[in-house]
Amino acid sequence: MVAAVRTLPHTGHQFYQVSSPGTPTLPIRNIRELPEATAALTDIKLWAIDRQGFQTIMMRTGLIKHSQYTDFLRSVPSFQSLPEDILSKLADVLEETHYSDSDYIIRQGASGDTFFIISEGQVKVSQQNPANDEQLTVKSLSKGDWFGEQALKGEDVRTASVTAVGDVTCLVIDRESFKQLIEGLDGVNNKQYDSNEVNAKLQAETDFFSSVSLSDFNIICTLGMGGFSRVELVQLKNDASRSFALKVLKKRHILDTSQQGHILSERRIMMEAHSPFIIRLYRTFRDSKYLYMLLEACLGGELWTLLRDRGSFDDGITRFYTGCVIEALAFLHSRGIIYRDLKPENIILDHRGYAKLVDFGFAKKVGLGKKTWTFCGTPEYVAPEIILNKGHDSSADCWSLGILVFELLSGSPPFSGSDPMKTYNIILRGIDMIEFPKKITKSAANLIKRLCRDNPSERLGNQKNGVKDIQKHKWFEGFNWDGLRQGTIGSPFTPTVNGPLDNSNFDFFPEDVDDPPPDEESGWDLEF
Ligand code: 6J7
Repeated sequence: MVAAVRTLPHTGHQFYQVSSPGTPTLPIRNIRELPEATAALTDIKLWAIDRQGFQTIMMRTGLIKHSQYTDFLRSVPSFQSLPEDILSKLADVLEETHYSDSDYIIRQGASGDTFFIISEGQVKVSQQNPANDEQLTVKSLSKGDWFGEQALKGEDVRTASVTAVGDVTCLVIDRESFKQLIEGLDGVNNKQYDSNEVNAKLQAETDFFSSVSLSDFNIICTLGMGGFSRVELVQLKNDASRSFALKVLKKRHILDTSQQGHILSERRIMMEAHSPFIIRLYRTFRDSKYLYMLLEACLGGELWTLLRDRGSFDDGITRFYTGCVIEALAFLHSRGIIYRDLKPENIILDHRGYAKLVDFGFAKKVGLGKKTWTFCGTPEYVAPEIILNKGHDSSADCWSLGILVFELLSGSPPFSGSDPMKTYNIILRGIDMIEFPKKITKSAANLIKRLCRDNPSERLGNQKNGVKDIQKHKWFEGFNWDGLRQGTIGSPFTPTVNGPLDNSNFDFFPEDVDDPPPDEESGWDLEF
């Protein structure tokens, strides 16, 4: 049954309003525009509104919205001085848009044609650190604040990113209306941002760390112990909210094991490595017995501990942690640095559960396209060309990445013998000799095999598109790389971290009761 058909004069199209028997007229947005020849497919009941009724409803709805918008604009300090007729025109032209949590409203670098006024909710403005890919939050804005004028004033390029924090509603004004109605307004016209806000933040950080000394920290507990180092959780005496990890190395031990070169290289590389997927080194100290590295504290624990407790991870979880590692490797490789010690023990989780690379003792800046020959790494993770002393480059990290994916998915690395020599022999037989456990899916196995090719030049990640090829592999299909980089996607496990001194995600280490090491003042460590 067709109850009402109205033909629109300019299109010839007809409006139907559909309703089931016994229900009142549906709201106006449920009206569907249907082609002229539409016929009922089943018995239906339509409620009709005549032209005048329809227009009255539309007009009233429009008027109500218009007056809501003008009231709101009048309440925004920057627009208060605008005459009524301009406010009214603005209310006519703006469009309401809605965003959900973490949605990008504006992306830095994109071109832009719109100006935004927040009518509900909160947004975060962030800018890219020019030294790396890190996004630094510059400020938060809320109801009544506006943004997006920069791209409309000069070049049409967005100078910052703006993302929604929770649900957000914005009133959006196009370039033409902005020019006619808003641009000249005092406060908008001359709005200036400290163009060096990001650099200023970094400078403030550098200034802060160059002013602190070891005596400014209290030692809280030990987070880890290595061959010739101990990592202590320390807290700033005058700011209890700030904790750090202090890596303490015995100088004499470094000299006795000829590790000076590795330690100096670790310091140089880490001081420059400003990536959200690499633990930060803020500054170093030295005295007659020890070297000290003041590091970012990541209190979520080691990925190794999580793997030990869970046995293995499923595809989704492995994808997330591998994604973090790939971002770290992309950062390093693009700067000619190879990491050379990938394994779950060297991946640490921050309070959000995001993974970061730690321990750069084997990392080396070789330069783009260059090779190095030093034998180093952890037996289960070393690439065949390192064992065969053929010279290696960043593709050795791609091999180790394949081993890591295998270990995270299955709980153990593919090549493992009872001693390092046996392990090396198994590695040299190649990945095709390994039987993959059933829990490793076909597509994951394909990724692992393509990363673990015997010939380094055939490895995924070592071809002209570099690490991008790994990111494009079908095992990563649908993975939100942007969300990972921006830190907006959820991590698989959010660790419980109750404040800056919570070490509960780390194993217990007894206090250091050894005698202090002898002094070592030959001077090789002057740059520390
Ligand atoms: Br709000 C805000 N604060 C800043 C800032 O400190 N620097 C920059 N460059 N932009 C900031 N913004 C707003 C401003 O309205 O973020 C918008 C991004 O798009 C920018 O305008 P846009 O460049 O068009």
